[in-house]
Amino acid sequence: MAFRPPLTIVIPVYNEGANFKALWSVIASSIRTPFGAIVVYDFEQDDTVPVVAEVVASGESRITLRKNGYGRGVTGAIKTGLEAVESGSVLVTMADLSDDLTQVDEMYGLYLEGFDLVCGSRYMKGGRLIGGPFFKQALSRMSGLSLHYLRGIPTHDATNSFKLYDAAMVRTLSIESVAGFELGLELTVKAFLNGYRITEIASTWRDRTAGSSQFRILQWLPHYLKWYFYAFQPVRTSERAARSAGSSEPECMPPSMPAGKRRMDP
Ligand SMILES: Nc1nc2c(ncn2[C@@H]2O[C@H](COP(=O)(O)OP(=O)(O)O)[C@@H](O)[C@H]2O)c(=O)[nH]1
Ligand SMILES: [Mg+2]
Repeated sequence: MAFRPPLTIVIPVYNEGANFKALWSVIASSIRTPFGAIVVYDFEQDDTVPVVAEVVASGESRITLRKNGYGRGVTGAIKTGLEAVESGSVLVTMADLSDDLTQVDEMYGLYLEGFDLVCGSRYMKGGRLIGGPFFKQALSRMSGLSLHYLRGIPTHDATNSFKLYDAAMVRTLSIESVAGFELGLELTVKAFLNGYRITEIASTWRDRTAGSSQFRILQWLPHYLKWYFYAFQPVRTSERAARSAGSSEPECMPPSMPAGKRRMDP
């Protein structure tokens, strides 16, 4: 089934049964933009699955449950969700209530203004990061700030997963990530190198209060480093020029999208 609402929310889950109802009530009360959501789980026994089924049975028609098409792991789960979205915009958010969902309508507004990637940003003015292991925080902050100041990527927080993408752009950037949350960094770096329009919005990230983190810093670090160094390649100026000339419009616009969703010169 193809997903065609103006906004599709992709939520990877790993035993988030204790969080899902609270997450859904925040999503439903914070987001005014018409949306659908794809919840991606890895295995049938995941304790999120019955809770999602209960919410759907209570009359919530905007949720689709999907099994990770790439076995287990959060990268495959996010990829499964992204690949199901054919047009419009797609937001990736976490199920453990770590992201600031009150920002989503504004993120969607920036997308309508012509941005292909809108990044939730903990390290710009007004952004915050609350909790989480010190080493993970420090690495993520250092990489985000250095990619911004040394490389000119238009966000201070490239590693954050909380991002809104143009679905057509995601379809052009073939995903190579295999582990952890490197995928958000990969797409940001590739969007930048290919001349897509990127912006950011201050957001607050909070560590979870229920369930447990699956983050594996040492195991995933080499994957993050790969994309970090990849970012220092030259920008593909021909791609950028072609896009600025308007030769690569999104294939399909959501019904509510005004004609203003056009790429603009960076
Ligand atoms: N499908 C799937 N989702 C996962 C996996 N690991 C984490 N997640 C989800 O990804 C989100 C963030 O995970 P979390 O472990 O809290 O990472 P942290 O916030 O960086 O500590 C949550 O929604 C998790 O349920 C996984 O192996 N498979
Ligand atoms: Mg978390």
